[in-house]
Amino acid sequence: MTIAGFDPGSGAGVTADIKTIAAHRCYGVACITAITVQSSQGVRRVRTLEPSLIRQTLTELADDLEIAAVKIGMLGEAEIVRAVAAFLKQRNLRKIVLDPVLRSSSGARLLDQAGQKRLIEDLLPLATVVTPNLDEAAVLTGLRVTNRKDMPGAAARLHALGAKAVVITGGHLSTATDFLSVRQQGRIEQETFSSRRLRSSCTHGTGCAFSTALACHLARGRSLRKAVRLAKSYLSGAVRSAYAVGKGVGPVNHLYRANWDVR
Ligand code: PXL
Repeated sequence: MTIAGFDPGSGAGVTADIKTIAAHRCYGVACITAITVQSSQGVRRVRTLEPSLIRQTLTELADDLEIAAVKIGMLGEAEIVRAVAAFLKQRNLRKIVLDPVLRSSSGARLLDQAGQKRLIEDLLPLATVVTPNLDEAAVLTGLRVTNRKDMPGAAARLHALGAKAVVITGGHLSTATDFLSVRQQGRIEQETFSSRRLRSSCTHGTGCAFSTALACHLARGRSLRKAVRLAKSYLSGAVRSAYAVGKGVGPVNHLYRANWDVR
């Protein structure tokens, strides 16, 4: 299940997530939290949906089918964060990937200030893993997080805020580096996943695709370490094989592994 916003260009948000889920041969369902007006050239407008609509959608889906994993993306505002947290708790859901979406790459606010506080207090402790990029890690921790060296400290602070496991994504660092940090019985285990940086103008939706791929691998029963490794590898392929769509920052190629015979 993806709980996220709608990007009409389908590079990010629920429609991108459904493509990612399909690419992992899982079945995807979606709860839309907000409508955005945007293209590859930027986010123009954001309208969150009524929290009751979100509550009802989540209940309808959970009453009907078994949810193997949940990816949470853009939430928009505090009341929606509250509704999602209440749902996860009430249904006792496991395998929750929290992508703490705060702003679009073009700078548009995708979660308000009060929502940010709610996310830290209500959602962070419920998540199996939280996947901030460097900017999001900096905002959530109040620390400077700009390179590989800053990652362990930021992860430790996120653990102190209640996160069980953290992946700080640094795909645009000179060496693309994702940093996994897991807290288990008071001990913290950390691991760095590095690869050559890919030069590409098609990077819209990388965060969404990574967190959703991670959720798919957890749904399939993989360990968190293995899921991070596989999700990173999926992302590399999706960026490498992306083709230009639109005049601005293009989307990754979510379905690059599909080899359909189109007639
Ligand atoms: O990539 C962050 C993001 C997440 N979700 C939605 C978005 C964006 C960025 O534009 O529109 C719906």
